[in-house]
Amino acid sequence: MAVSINIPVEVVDILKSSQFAAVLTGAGISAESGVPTFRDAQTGLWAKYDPLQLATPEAFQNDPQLVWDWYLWRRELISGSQPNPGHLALVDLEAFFPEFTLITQNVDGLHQSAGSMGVIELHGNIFRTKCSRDGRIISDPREPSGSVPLCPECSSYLRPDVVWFGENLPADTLKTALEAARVCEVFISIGTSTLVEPSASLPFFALDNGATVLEINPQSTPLTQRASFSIRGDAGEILPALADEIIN
Ligand code: BV8
Repeated sequence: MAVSINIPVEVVDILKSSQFAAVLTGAGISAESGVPTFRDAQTGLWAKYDPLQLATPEAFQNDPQLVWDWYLWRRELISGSQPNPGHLALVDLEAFFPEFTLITQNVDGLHQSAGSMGVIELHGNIFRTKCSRDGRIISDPREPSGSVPLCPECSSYLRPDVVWFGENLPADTLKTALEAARVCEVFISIGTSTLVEPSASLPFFALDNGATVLEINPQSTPLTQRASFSIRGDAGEILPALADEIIN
């Protein structure tokens, strides 16, 4: 495993000669867009809440209004953010590789805003709303009073279409992600603490299936020791440099 602050030439050579690249992103790639990472201290009103406690079915059960308000606050925060050079570099890399699969743990939709296609959203999308009883997607529920909107069909509470802790990921989404990790030649893990399962197992699964695994993160993570390469740095800086070296 080589840890470096710039891009090892072997990384460029391997990426240039690979046909199929898979990428996993976490909250870190959106940090430079001003979206606090999942483990960053929450700000203001939300500072006293632990996101790991709020993003659960139990929290919603106990206090739907609190959880709904938290998601409205986060939607507001994300709506004011733009994709950053890290997101945009992934769009360039997608065009370069004959086969490219982008898997994200993020719910902010910034990859799609940047122009990435076929994004696999392992944990859903914060801007989609669904019925808490049957999971049906409800477009644009308006609740003028700000209270938790109710399903127009069955009057159950509506909730954000995200995967909470203790909930299964959508089976087909996870299957697609696992298949990409199984067959890719190179797997790039970007901006994730590699703590949340089952997403965190994807780079290890890729390694076990013979892929070269590259990690990009300013910090080390449980993947660092096993990664083929681990580059210390911000995604918004490393990815454009990497794309530049590979494409030009
Ligand atoms: C599941 C959507 C089967 C919601 C999210 C006990 C009981 C129940 C479950 C469990 C349990 N023990 C373990 C589990 C499994 C649990 C889990 O993994 N828990 C962890 C905390 C141990 N997983 C689940 O529950 C999953 N479901 O397993 O189903 C099951 C069912 C029942 C019972 C058991 C098992 C569901 C997990 C999905 C949770 N939903 N999001 C929402 O967003 O509101 S996860 C949430 O964390 C976000 O999606 C986030 O993306 C994700 C992971 O975090 P990261 O993305 O890595 O972000 P983080 O802040 O942690 O790290 C940021 C990184 O970026 C850092 O490394 C930092 O250094 C780096 N960084 C910072 N700046 C930059 C940067 N990198 C690059 N550039 C920069 N500029």
